[in-house]
Amino acid sequence: MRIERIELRLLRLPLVRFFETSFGRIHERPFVLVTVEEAGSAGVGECVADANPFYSAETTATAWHIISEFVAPIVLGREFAHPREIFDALAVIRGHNMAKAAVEMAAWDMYARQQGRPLAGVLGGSPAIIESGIASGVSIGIQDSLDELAERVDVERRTGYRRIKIKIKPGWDIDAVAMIRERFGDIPLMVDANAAYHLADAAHLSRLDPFGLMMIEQPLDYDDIRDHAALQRQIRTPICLDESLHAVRAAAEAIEIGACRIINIKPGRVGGHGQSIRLHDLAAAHGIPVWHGGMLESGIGRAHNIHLSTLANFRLPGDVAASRRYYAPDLIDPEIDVRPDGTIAVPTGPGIGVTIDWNRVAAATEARLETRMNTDHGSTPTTDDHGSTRKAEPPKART
Ligand code: OSB
Ligand code: MG
Repeated sequence: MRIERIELRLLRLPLVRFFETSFGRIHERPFVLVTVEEAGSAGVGECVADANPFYSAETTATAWHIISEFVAPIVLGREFAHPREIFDALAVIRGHNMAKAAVEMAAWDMYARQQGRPLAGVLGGSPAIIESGIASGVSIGIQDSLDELAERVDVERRTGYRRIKIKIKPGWDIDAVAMIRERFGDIPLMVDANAAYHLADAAHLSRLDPFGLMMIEQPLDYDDIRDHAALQRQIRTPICLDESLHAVRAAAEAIEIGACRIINIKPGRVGGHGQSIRLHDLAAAHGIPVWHGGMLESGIGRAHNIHLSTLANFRLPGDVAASRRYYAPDLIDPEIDVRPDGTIAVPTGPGIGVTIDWNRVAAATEARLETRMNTDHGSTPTTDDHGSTRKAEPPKART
């Protein structure tokens, strides 16, 4: 496999409904779409970095910069026997996992298409899960009132989702969980704090224990492992780490010191499918279940997530839900749907196996950049929408 051309697009889509976490409310989602090409075949990946550096340090603008200036020159024109080699080839670039992942995942899609196989099989998915579909859960943001939260939970329950997650923060936690238990009984329920608490809040967080939650996700700092281990010794609710596990090594440390009993895997956070597989296998070797996180992806990133979720140790429902919760219309047609039993079918076509509506992509595109393999030597020439050859220019920041 030899990537000859990389295209970046900055897209912006309005969300069907606002999404609020402990770090704020958003109404639209900008993201970078990456296409890689080799002699007639192509693959696509979606960069999950957001406009702001609140979930992680990366943003759409840093991803654009890192991919065009650093990732593209390393991967363009280089021979890879397999896409799992790409992450290691990018080791010279520190961090920027979301930027790396977008290109790496596009390469996996292209590789699977070249083999004429669905991505799930190429990733090493379990035949049983590929056959049955993946178990789907939902992430419900912070609402304006407990009544509105109850309404959201009710809608998602009736749709068939296998697990409900609610976002929590100080002031929107115990009462919200108590209300859900009161009105909906013993449903599979978990909470995600997105790093909104401190170890000093341990006694407060232990008040969640009586509610029998499946887990509490990322209660403490985004880069902390040690305090999570201390917290886990003080609460019964299993801790799941998201933000803190940016690398396989961080997960090994967390497992070793008891900082988590469950792991959330997001390929963008760890650098792509290859690193996700390594993290998945590490967790499996330690008897730690994993589940697939979500980053409000369009149908393109969502399709990647569905394929990755077929690996055998994805034993809990993920934040991989139907397109219509996020974007209407989605960038793919048909869109991703959840079945009444709360599962999502795994696409059976080659690669990610979904049909991209390029007219919708074009309509949502705010900036575009092409980078091609250099056939002689020197720096990589790039072209923008106007066809001129020049250095990569980041898209204008918007707030
Ligand atoms: O922490 O899992 C998270 C969305 C954006 C950033 C971080 C997170 C989330 C979600 C939404 O929880 C999951 C989804 O529905 O895609
Ligand atoms: Mg999370």
